[in-house]
Amino acid sequence: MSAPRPPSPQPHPAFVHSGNAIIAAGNRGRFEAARLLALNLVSCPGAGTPTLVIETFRRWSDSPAAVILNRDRPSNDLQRLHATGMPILSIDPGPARRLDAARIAEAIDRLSLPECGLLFIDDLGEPIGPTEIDLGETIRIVVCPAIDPPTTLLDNPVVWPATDLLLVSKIDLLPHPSANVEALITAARHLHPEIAVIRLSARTGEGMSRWLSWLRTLLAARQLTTRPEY
Ligand SMILES: Nc1nc2c(ncn2[C@@H]2O[C@H](COP(=O)(O)OP(=O)(O)OP(=O)(O)O)[C@@H](O)[C@H]2O)c(=O)[nH]1
Ligand SMILES: [Mg+2]
Repeated sequence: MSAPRPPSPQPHPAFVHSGNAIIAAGNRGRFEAARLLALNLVSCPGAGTPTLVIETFRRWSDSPAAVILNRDRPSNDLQRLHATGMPILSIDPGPARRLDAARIAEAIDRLSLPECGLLFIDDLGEPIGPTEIDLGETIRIVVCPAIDPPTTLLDNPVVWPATDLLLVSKIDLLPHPSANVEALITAARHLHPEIAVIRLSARTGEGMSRWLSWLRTLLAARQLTTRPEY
């Protein structure tokens, strides 16, 4: 796996439309000022995102973390996340059932941001979370289960160019007859040759150290290159 690229300072051109872009830019500025990494975890049902967040936090002793999540999450996922002690805000995705930059802006007004830490944004959707809406995140991550990844992801020209990392979860379930991991990775790389790819299992821990070191490298770069606003 190649070293993580620094987060791109500008949103993908596909995002530059409407008032959302202006609000997203404001969110991005606030994340930079707090020198945190805002991770937009675009995921589908079955990706195991709550477990991934919990297991990441458990191993993440260096700095604080917080979670924003889509209220569409089942309540048991919410309870498990609350049990970690991380500050958590569950927000209403509205009638369109998708998070947007304005909802994230409201959330960060209410949540104390983890200075120099991680902000997980769990953006669950079906068949996959919204991939074309800029939230102002630092890093856009598609979390996809190794078994039965959504077919809409294959050859998706909107998703992959704007995604920094493809995180293939639950790899302990491999090999499996309905797994199509290599086809997914090939499709992602075809449309975004420099995309980072990490395979992991939050259950067995395989791949978790690679994921954590990827995050730490990006967070260290952020500390060096951004300054808080006064
Ligand atoms: N085999 C395996 N199971 C996992 C893994 N991560 C989560 N799970 C299982 O999935 C169950 C539900 O956890 P969640 O984190 O909510 O995952 P999910 O419901 O599959 O996926 P979401 O729709 O993202 O919530 C857990 O109790 C685990 O049994 C993993 O890495 N491997
Ligand atoms: Mg779940």
